[in-house]
Amino acid sequence: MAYDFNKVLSNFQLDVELISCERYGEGHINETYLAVVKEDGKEKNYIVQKINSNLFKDVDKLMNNIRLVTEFNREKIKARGGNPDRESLSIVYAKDGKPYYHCESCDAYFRVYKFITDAIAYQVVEKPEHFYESAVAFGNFANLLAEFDATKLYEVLPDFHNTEKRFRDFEASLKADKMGRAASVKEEIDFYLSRKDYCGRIVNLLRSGEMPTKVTHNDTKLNNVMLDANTGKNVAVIDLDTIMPGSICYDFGDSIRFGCNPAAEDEPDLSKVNFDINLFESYAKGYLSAVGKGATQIERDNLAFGAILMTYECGMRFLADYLDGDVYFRTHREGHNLDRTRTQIKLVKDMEKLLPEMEAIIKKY
Ligand code: ADP
Ligand code: GN1
Ligand code: MG
Repeated sequence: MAYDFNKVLSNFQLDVELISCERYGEGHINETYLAVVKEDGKEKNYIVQKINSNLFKDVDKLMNNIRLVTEFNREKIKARGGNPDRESLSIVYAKDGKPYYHCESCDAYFRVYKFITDAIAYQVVEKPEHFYESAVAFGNFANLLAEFDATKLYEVLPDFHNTEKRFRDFEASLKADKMGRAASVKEEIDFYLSRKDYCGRIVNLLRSGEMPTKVTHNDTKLNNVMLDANTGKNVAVIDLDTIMPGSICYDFGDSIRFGCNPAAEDEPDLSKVNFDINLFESYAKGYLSAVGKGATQIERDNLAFGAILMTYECGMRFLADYLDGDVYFRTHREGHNLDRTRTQIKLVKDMEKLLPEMEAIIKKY
């Protein structure tokens, strides 16, 4: 569906003439468009996004989170002599001062970001250096936000990484066994039940205050980092929809879960799926070189475990969804969620064997 982008842009604090506005990028959550405009006689780009308001029910609160975090980051970047328009996502405000515009006639929510120039968001790890650079970007992001008061943020998707809650949801799916699938996946179910003690470790440290609650990104995949088109160096972290209070071990762990497996997340041939400790080392080195005082000792002590936990949790979510009849994660074939579950189980088993080495790598950097 095409929107009247002339009208949309006229509601933002921009003095531009629209040349074109086409779908852009490969995000799965929002509808992203590249607006090419004429501004001060020159051609310039902006990112326009139609926000997914089915998933994000309270757009006002969602955008307030992004406003708080980007304004905080922009000030920090300026203070250290950087270029905030390139190193941070930057909001273009609507004429009424809000960080978004609601089109009444089409009932859609739009936001506009400054375009991060000469940079690329890669979909897959083409070179190990890309993965390393994404680690530097996320480490730097955690460093910038270490002093940000996480309680100011609205919990966009409550209990997102509350693994104890995820376990209870899994048990409920198992009990209901809506599709009658449980009997055929007993081995996978037992895998998750037998590791129940993983679930409480981080949430309890957060609850007791032993581990600080920080701002977390919650979608720390490679395609949410912009890398310089010429040098390959990291430029900025984008896609801030799921910033919420949590543990930095979640963000670190989720990057590892996704990026240290040379095969796809849904690869049916498990012989291709394995945890690559060299990629882990590369990520750990990049992350720890940038995070600085953004990671305290107790957080550092739990980074390697965070990778196991995120992989365990994600696989358990895939399996629960399989038992529920594939209602949450988009599936493209029979047993798709089960294939995803099995890759995550394989990765957890690999990591369990390598945990001492992983911990030694964290200590080394
Ligand atoms: P989704 O939540 O749907 O994943 P993203 O916010 O990640 O959406 O944006 C999708 C894609 O659009 C990104 O992968 C990137 O290629 C591009 N993009 C998003 N924001 C910017 C920006 N400020 N500058 C340049 N490109 C951007
Ligand atoms: C979902 O939409 P995407 O691919 O960025 C999920 C993540 C999972 C991931 C697994 C909001 O992320 O938590 O790790 O799938 N996001 C949400 O592929 O549930
Ligand atoms: Mg994205």
